[in-house]
Amino acid sequence: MDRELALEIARVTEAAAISSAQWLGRGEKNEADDAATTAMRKMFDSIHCQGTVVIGEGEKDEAPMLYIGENVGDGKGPEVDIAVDPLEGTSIVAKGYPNAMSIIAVADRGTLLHAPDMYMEKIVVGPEAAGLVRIDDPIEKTIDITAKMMDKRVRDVTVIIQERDRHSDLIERVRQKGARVKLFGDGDVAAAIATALPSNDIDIFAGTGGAPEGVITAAAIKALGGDMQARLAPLTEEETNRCYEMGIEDPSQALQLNDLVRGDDAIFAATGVSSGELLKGVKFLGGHLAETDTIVMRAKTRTVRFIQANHHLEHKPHLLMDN
Ligand code: VTB
Ligand code: MG
Ligand code: MG
Repeated sequence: MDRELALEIARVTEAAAISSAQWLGRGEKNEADDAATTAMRKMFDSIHCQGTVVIGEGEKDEAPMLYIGENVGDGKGPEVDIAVDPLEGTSIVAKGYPNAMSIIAVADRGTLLHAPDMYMEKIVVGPEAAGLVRIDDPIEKTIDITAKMMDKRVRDVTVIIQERDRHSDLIERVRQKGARVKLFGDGDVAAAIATALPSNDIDIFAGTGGAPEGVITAAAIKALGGDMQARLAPLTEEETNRCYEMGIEDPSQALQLNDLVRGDDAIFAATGVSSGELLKGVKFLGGHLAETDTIVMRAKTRTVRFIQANHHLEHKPHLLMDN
């Protein structure tokens, strides 16, 4: 994979973020999602790669673009798998809440898990505890290990968990253990990545969220030197069969980071749509200026870049929402 691809895909997430951020707070989550998807799809044509979408907006018959199996890129250059979430957090944007992002992960062809659209149990930690956590360990043990490796008291360990009824036991156990719980509403990719960044006090991500988001998260965690384990959580027989159809022989298998993203050459880019743990959201300043905040990382070299960009929207009229 060319390293230039990292900066190229950042341009794609920037375009998607600028388009969807114009829907912030308007109560229209589908419009926000469509705006991100359309802008992302358009920008992909100029990217030098032979990409195949393996995690996208749905099956061919249910998504008009960025569907699973769609070929993207200029048709030349490296053969890659592409995972997209044009707008991770559609309802966040609709309500004007924090933590929405436009995201792309790219990896060598055949190296991303083809995760069906269902739930996945996930545990994520930063570099200090890498190699030491297991999806099957009780959360109390994970907290002890993380506290030890980070040289923290248990009471200072912070576990970030999505605020859902399905997590009420987990939340209670973390509190009983004496650690801190930070709840978030939506957007588990940003929450999980926060564990592996030195710039905040979030130590462990635990809980069940989207499986596609899990694979995207894994690409970032690889680049940050953190660790992640997961398990698909099909809820019905139909979902179990869906796993088989997608080539997953044992859906109950504990998935290591290397099962989610094989090999070491993955690139991850995300641009903030609304401000959150990881990134600032798109700011629309006066004079047709929009400011974006993007993180780009590459697993191979573990370079992490934060790119702040000013966009003069009079020169990018295709990104502007009609009004
Ligand atoms: C998960 C999570 C996402 O939506 O898919 C969640 O991975 C859906 O969970 O980050 P519920 O079914 O409980 O709402 C997000 O939070 C946003 O897409
Ligand atoms: Mg989405
Ligand atoms: Mg999502």
